[in-house]
Amino acid sequence: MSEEQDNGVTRRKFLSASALAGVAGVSTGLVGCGSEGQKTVTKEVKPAGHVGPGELDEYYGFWSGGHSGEVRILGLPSMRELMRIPVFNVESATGWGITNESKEIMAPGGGPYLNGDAHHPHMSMTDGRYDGKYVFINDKANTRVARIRCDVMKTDKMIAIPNVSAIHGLRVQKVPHTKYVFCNAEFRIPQPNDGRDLTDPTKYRTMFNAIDAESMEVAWQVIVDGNLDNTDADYKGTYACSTCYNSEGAVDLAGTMRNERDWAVVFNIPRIEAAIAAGKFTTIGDSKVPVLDGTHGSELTLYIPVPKSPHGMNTSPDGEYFVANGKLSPTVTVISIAKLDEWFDGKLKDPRDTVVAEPELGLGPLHTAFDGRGNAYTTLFIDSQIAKWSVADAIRAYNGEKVDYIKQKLDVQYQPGHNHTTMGETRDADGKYLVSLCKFSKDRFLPVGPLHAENDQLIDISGEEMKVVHDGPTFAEPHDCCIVHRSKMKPAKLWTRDDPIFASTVAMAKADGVTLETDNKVIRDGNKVRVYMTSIAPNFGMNDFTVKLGDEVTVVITNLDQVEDVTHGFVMVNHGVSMEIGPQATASVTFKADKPGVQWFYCHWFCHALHMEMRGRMLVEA
Ligand code: CUK
Ligand code: CUA
Repeated sequence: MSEEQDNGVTRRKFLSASALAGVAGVSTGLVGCGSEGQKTVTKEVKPAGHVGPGELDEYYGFWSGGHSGEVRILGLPSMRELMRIPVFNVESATGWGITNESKEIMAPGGGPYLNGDAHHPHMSMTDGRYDGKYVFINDKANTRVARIRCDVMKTDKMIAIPNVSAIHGLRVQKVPHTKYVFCNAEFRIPQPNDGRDLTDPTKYRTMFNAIDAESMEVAWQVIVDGNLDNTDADYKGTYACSTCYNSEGAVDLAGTMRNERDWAVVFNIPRIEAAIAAGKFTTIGDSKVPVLDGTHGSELTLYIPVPKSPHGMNTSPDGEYFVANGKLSPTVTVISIAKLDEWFDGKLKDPRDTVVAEPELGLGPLHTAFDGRGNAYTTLFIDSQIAKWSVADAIRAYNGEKVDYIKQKLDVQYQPGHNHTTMGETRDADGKYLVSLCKFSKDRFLPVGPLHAENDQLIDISGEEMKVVHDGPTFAEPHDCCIVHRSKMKPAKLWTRDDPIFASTVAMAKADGVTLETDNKVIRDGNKVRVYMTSIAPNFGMNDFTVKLGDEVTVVITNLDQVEDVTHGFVMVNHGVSMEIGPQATASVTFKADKPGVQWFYCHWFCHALHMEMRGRMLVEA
């Protein structure tokens, strides 16, 4: 087909789509091209995953930004990037890590650290369904967990987890609601880590952690044998289950691969809560967090041997199974949650009696997703494939029946880590799309130097066969994502003046006798100067202000615009200062006036035809 013909066809499709829209309305005149146009209309099939200009996506995807430290919001199925939310990073457009409000959020626990390594973004739930309230994410690099508020899509809490090293796997309690955020500390360290037992790894330990989702305080910690990798929770509020790839307790690579089986460890949440209520815990060092013993023999945990160095942990949306992904074994292990009840009731002898299937899928199974129709989709890292398999058939095969549980294997490009289905970690798993987060893009995109993008692929799983419908390059490094139907979300259009994110700045103004919404004032307090100003496009409330060389200057700006999408910025040239001030928000930044003379400030968010003119001077007296 020539390019001209090709363009013609594309154009006709576009026209016929308009005509189709017209049929439902009054505009029958649109079908001006007669019977041929009509014919095309009836034939028109929108390719899966296509979202036209101006059309809105059906899903929000919350993407981990890996070692970029951020979270990104993608629209699905278009895979368009809609927003970036700075979390464990410093971000110049919004001033995250620069403003006083963001530093206050980032500071607890010895931060702000300027780097991060975000892996697992997961949304809060009520009764096993997304509630649109929060997204939680871990920072492996600095042992932190952050919370994003989904009304304003900003990080509002960040905590460092005591007593442990490197928070990795993270999921939320699904039922009855997200009271806890569960997270695994991956690396084993001496307890307490004060210089003792440096060279005796047999004394190292790590812990499973529960964070109170509302207060963002650590509720309790459970010491385990081995280490902890990924985790997930059930649909009853009874169990969480984590994988361990280092049952050996090794500190070298060969050591971690020695055992043919490591394990999945199950945590009994009601028993843990009862043990705390009964005072059966200790504390470590300065930390007040209750620490419980969940090592072998504890009533709080169950260790289920699974092959070999397992990685992903995924709960099926029917609430029946935990699936541990074998990584160095070609298998995944299906654990029956009903049988866990039997175990904890003392009715089973062998922890392996809780295993109901162990299908062999291919090389390097890392993570599994579900479609809500009884199928599971497992990434095969080494084979660069997704294996689609039937959970029920895998159970039959485990019981000796001759059934082929593998439905399809699909090539992906290349080396997939996590995969995720639309709504697939909730009761509402709808089986429309699967995203495969591929670690290597190799030849899929124009070369951009030695560092390659990763490749996030969208796969249509609505029919019998999986089909790749979109390739999307992403920057380092989406480990994981969650995909939320837009009906669950209610993002705000403007800030409200009583938002807790800037409450302490409002309190500071009040103490200074300043009304943020009306006043433009400079308050001097020794060598500290607080400059309060308003902004309304295209003006700052102050043309200039005067300080003395060496003053510590805090600029507080309140954006009075009430128009959606009119965000202002504040940059003090040559001072490393920049921040976003959303409509109806207050933001502040503190810096040293360490240069004499005329110092210009300006608005760096394009807000108005006279945006370039939205500027002013700080006059610094020598
Ligand atoms: S981990 Cu990266 S591929 Cu951090 Cu969930 Cu599996
Ligand atoms: Cu205000 Cu640009």
